[in-house]
Amino acid sequence: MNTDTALQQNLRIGVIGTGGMGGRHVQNLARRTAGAEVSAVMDVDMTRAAQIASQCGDAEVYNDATLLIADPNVDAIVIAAPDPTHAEIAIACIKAGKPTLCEKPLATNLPDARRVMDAEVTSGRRLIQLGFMREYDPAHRQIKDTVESGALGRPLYFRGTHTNLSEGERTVEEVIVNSAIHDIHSAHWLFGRDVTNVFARYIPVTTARPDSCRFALIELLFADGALALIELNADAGYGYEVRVEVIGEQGSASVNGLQEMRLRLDGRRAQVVEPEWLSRFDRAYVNEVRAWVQSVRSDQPAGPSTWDGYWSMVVADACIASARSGRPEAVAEMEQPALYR
Ligand code: ISE
Repeated sequence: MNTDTALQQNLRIGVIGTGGMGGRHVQNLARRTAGAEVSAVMDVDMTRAAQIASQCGDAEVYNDATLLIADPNVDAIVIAAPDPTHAEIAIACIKAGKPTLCEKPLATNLPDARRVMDAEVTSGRRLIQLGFMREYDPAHRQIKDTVESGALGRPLYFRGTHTNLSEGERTVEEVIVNSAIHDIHSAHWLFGRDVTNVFARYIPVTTARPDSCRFALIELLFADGALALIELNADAGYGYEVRVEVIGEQGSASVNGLQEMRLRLDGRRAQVVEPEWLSRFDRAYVNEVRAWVQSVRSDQPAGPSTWDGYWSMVVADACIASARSGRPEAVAEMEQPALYR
């Protein structure tokens, strides 16, 4: 968006996918973000899309992502459609030259993630921001600032605990690519180093479905010898929690995962556990779209990039190989294109 236009008018955004996440982005953009409006929505379920559109004025309703991307009243795009569609839609957005906030994961397999990155590098512009929303969570931000300040000394160990209330039966590939990808990204974001080896083990939901995943334990070995351990409980049964701890040479910093206070009353100790990510990360999702709108309006790409999406997918791919082989696996070396340096 050029500066003159940016100053005068709202950024007109098209949202692809109007399920739980897409619906939340529509609300956050339309009601909680200055300088933005939702001008179009797309969903294969037109009834749902129309219902979401009715919450934000007279947004155009499509059932085809190509039409939304081509709409001249759409300056920028949010992709919140099902994971397997992300890569193709992201490439179409890049080809149309429209800045895009793409929900994680960038793709559901490594070749597709590579194709998105290659398309963006060829375009010569950073157009995609990845929806790794934890970067916008105030508690995570504090940990990042603390690590960067050097107060903890050299980071030695990252511990991530991630629970889902109940996401239904998923394969180990789905759990790694759709859920653990957040923790893999967090470890990289906080430690800022490459991972050379991974070891992923998991417990299936039932022995009859050995490729299904109930619980995963993932170890990462960083290039400088630092370690990470990610515990992913895919069906915790009690709620949604994300806990992160960084142990450094001088001290440690952690996020306890909950937003609510802990109450001690009448001989009991209690604390509410959020049921899912939309409530736990409410503030992060608002901060994320605000920062994205600001970066598009000022033409200064920021936040998690396609490189971050690709990097996480390379590590996730090694984790999948390890989960299948039952052995530690090496992570392929990656070269960061100049566009992302
Ligand atoms: C979901 O898509 C998310 O992004 C959540 O943060 C994660 O916990 C969940 O497992 C995913 O399905």
